[in-house]
Amino acid sequence: MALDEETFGILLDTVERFVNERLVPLESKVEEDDEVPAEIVEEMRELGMFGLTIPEEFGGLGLSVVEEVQVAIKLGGTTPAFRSVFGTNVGIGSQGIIIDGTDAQKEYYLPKLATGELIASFALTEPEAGSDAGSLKTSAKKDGDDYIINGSKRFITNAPSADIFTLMARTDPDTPGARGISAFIVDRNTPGLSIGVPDKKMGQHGTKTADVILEDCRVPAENIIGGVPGQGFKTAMKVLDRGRMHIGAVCVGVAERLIRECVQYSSERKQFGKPIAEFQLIQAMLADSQAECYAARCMVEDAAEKKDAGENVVLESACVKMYASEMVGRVADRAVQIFGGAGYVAEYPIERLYRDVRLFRIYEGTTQIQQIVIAREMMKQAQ
Ligand code: COS
Repeated sequence: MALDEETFGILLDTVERFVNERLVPLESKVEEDDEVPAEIVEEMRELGMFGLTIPEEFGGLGLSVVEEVQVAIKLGGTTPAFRSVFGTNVGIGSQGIIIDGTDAQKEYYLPKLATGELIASFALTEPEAGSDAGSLKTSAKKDGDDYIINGSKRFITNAPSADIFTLMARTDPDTPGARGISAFIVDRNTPGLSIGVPDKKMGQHGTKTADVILEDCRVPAENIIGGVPGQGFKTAMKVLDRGRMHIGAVCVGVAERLIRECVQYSSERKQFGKPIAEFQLIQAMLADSQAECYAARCMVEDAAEKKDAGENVVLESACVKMYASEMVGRVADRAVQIFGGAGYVAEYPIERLYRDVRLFRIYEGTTQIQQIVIAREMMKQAQ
């Protein structure tokens, strides 16, 4: 544990109150405006949410993975767009620097990311390189002490608000696949860098994703994370190992929220003269959702403990991401069924959450990629 038990308990209570009292009442507004209100972003800054996982020596809270997933579960109690505001600073945008950055990179960037003064975004995916991340085409050509970057990145979360990108580009054109890739820290204000129009998405309104276009962007060689070219793919994979656990935890949080909504609604909604919760076919759906959600919670907590103990958790984090994201999809589907017509209209949160959770099975590695990662690790471990 990074924090003592009492301090961590206070943090969890604070997050829970913030979610229930400040964020849940604003869910419909965020959905309609496709924007998280600026005053909420400011409150998140004051609460220290941008620095949850950044080490204390750089101004963050330095949460362990066990603690991080507990906070992520609480954050899952509301629309995922709120978490995304700082999600990239806590996770995929900052972790590359934390895990593999040089001392100078850590000292310069992490304190600003911890306070939310800078927003970091993670730029791996491209129009033609999604699941096959190792095939990315964005090129970084050496020119004196700099690299000239050309290419485009797609579906980049928080691109419109980002100040820096941890961006993967190919520094070695002669080495195809993962080995020729380096991770750069690219400043938003680099001449030649532009952001596309935000994507119109099925769900998770309020979270902005967009293309990042790089045209002859001059980036100093010292901005390569860790200072050594050719390590960027591995950095990205390590970042995703932790990120996938975090997403699994958010899925558990959203599932717990959906289950609470289902229990309440089915206890109040009457048909055939009694609350529908008294019908066994409804109870079966509630029970399946509860059992699966509990299983996912246990997986998340176990994998987090292993990660904190320094174990290799490539297999576990892929299992968590796959199971928890599929689980919350089933829970959301049952929730629509339990709510019936009320689950299909925007007046209740179910319809929105049903669309929101669909993304969990896709980003930070699709279910099919998790299956590949799990099976490969099984083979390795059997050798
Ligand atoms: N941690 C550290 N190193 C890792 C790693 C991990 N989790 N996973 C792979 N590596 C290393 C490998 O050990 C290998 O190193 P060597 O070249 O020294 O042997 C190198 O990285 C390449 O790995 P691999 O051969 O497995 O690469 P592949 O091209 O076969 O791709 C998958 C592997 C498919 C798993 C990868 O491309 C992937 O995760 N894709 C999904 C990307 C993703 O999640 N996108 C979502 C967008 S980000 S929101």
